[in-house]
This record gives sequence, C-alpha cells and structure tokens, in this order.
Amino acid sequence: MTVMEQRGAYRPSPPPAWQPRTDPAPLLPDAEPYRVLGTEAAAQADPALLRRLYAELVRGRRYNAQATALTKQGRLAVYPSSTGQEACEVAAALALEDRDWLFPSYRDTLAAVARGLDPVQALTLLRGDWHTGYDPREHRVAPLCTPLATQLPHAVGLAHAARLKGDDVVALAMVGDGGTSEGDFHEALNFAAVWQAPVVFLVQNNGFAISVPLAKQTAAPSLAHKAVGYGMPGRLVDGNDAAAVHEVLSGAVRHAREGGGPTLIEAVTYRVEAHTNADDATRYRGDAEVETWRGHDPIALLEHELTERGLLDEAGIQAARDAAETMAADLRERMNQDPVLDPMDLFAHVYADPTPQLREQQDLLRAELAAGHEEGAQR
Ligand SMILES: Cc1ncc(C[n+]2csc(CCOP(=O)(O)OP(=O)(O)O)c2C)c(N)n1
Repeated sequence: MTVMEQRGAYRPSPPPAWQPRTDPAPLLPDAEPYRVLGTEAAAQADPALLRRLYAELVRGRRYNAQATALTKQGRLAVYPSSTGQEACEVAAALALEDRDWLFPSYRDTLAAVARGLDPVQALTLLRGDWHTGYDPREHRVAPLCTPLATQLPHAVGLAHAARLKGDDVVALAMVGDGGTSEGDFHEALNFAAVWQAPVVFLVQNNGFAISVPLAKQTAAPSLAHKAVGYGMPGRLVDGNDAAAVHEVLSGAVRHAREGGGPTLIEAVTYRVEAHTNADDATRYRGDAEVETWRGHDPIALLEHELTERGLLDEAGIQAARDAAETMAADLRERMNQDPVLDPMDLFAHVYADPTPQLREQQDLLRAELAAGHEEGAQR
C-alpha cells in the first residue's frame, strides 16, 4: 500500500475529553495582601494572642540589635538580621503546636527562639562553631539552613513520613524570595502537592536577595501565584501585620493537619537592615524606600492597634521592653564567655569510618597540639 493510500485510511476523531485536574480558581491568591490590623477583622482577634505577639516582637527586635552588636565585638562571625520581618518570624513560631516541626533558613533565628530554643544556642553556628549548636529534636526546629531552599524538600520528606506513620504533625518551612528561584523550591512544592503532604511553605518576600530586587528574581504576578502551577492554594498576606500572618498561617496549618494538603504563603515584608553585617545596602537601594517601610513597622502597627483598643498601656509597653532588655543582657553575658572547643572535634561526624588521609591528618594535629602544650608548659 502506498503512503497516500495509508493516509487515506486515517479518519481523525475528536480528542478525548479534557478538563483541568483541579479547579484553579480557589487556589488563586487574593489581589491584595490580607490585613487584620487597622481593619474590622481586628475586633475578632484574641487580645491575649495580640499581647503575646507584641511581647515577642519587642523581644525579637532587641535580639536582632544585640546579635548585630555581637558581630561588631567579634563575638559572632556574621548575623542576618530580621529587623522589619519580626511579625513573620514570631507568627510562624506561634502558629505551630509543640508536636509540629519548623524548618528555618539562616534568617529565621527569631522564629527558632520564639519556639523555645535557647537564644545562645541559636547563634552557635554563626559564631563559627562546627555544629548546629542545638538538638533539632528538642524543640522540633531543623538546623538553621544556609544553602538556599534545601530545607524545603527536607520539610516535605518529614511531613510525608509523619503522615505515613499516622502522626498528627505539620511541617512549616520558611524561605526567602530569592530561594523561590532554586530547583529545591520547585521539587519540594511539586512533591508536597502530589503527596498532599501536611506542609506549609512561608515565603518572606523582603524585597531583596542580597542586592537582587524581586523584579529581577521573578516575572510572576506574585510569588503566591506560583502555588497554582503545583496545584496548591497560594495566599498573600501583609508580612508586617502580625495578626494577619498568624491567622493565615494558623489556617494553613489547620488545613494541612486535617489532610487538606500544602499551602504556599507569600508574606510581603521588607528587610530594613542590610543582608548581613557584611553587606552595604546603600549600594543597591535608596533611603526613601527604607523610610517608607519604616512607616509600616510591625511593632508600631501592633502597638497602635493595642493601645487604641485599650489593650496595652505605658506600663505594658515598658514591661515588654524590660523583658527584652533582660534577655539581651543574658545573651550578651553568655556570648562574651569564650567557648571551650576541642580542635580534634574537626574530625568528628565526618565519616563513620575515617579515611586513611583523615586519620593521618588527625594524628598530625594531635601531635602538634601535644607539642604545643609541652612548649607552653616549658615557658
Ligand atoms: C544554594 C545557595 N546559593 C547561593 C547562596 C548565597 N546566598 C546566600 S543568601 C542569598 C540571598 C537569598 O535571598 P532570599 O532567598 O531572598 O533570602 P533573604 O536573605 O532575603 O532572607 C544568596 C544568593 C546560598 N547560600 N545557597
């Protein structure tokens, strides 16, 4: 049969019926970031929760200032401040139950501390010690993660495993706007949605990835819109409104716990200080922009709401500041003590069975240390 004869035998038929696997409409984020403070919704917020959030915000800002001061005194190698982002940090910690897990990035020290981690232990890594400084299982806080977005697949894995085991656990993973460009972000969200894992992704859009502004990071309408492509809901929230972030996060945590699957939340906020103490932000952004954001400050916003409603007075404000000062003094004092480190620890936890080369180096260092001790003793 000729080719033309074969083609003549073919009768096109209509394609099989197609419909989207999920209705995309309910997954879409709102057009505007969700707000509570200064709106009618604020009347519904629990006064005790608002006061707790306020105390934690004040403590968090003082922590940031103290940690930054410690970098200048040579006590910390580096510190990525979350000043201006305290509402996201604190609400993330308070939206979780004790049995849940937090997967923070390097910027999320405050979330870890608000969850109960010792303020000094939370800084151990940043003062150049070789380990995380804390037992992740104690407060269910994974290591503060420096490689961008690698904490996201870890969170999905833990959440999925917990679900398979029948544990009632939710994982909350935090990431920056820059981290959303990493492959790990894509893989984590895809797996989370396919498996309907009980995980909540919180993107703190603070405007910059070091010097790279959001406009050079993504062409998406918002980072929350990215959720739709994976088949999970995307939520947009004012990241400086502690009550709003807490409400949206709590809703997503509840949804995940009830078997509803993952949510991606974009919290719109601003990194008021430089990327770290080693960065000069004046090289890539103007003062006017920073000042605009200082006018939408998370502590001032909540303080205004609380005082307007008679839920906080001068004495309450002073009490929060005093508690923050006590924490800072303790942090200063303990961070000023020299840690006792054993150089031989360099070889610990590298391999279960050290390689011949490592053993050789280990012996060399041991001999050098012993010689140094003898020399010191003779002097
Ligand atoms: C995989 C990886 N690539 C690059 C870096 C270097 N790096 C450290 S912080 C940073 C910017 C991250 O910005 P963003 O995710 O927006 O978080 P932010 O620092 O603003 O909280 C980069 C590129 C890194 N730590 N890990």
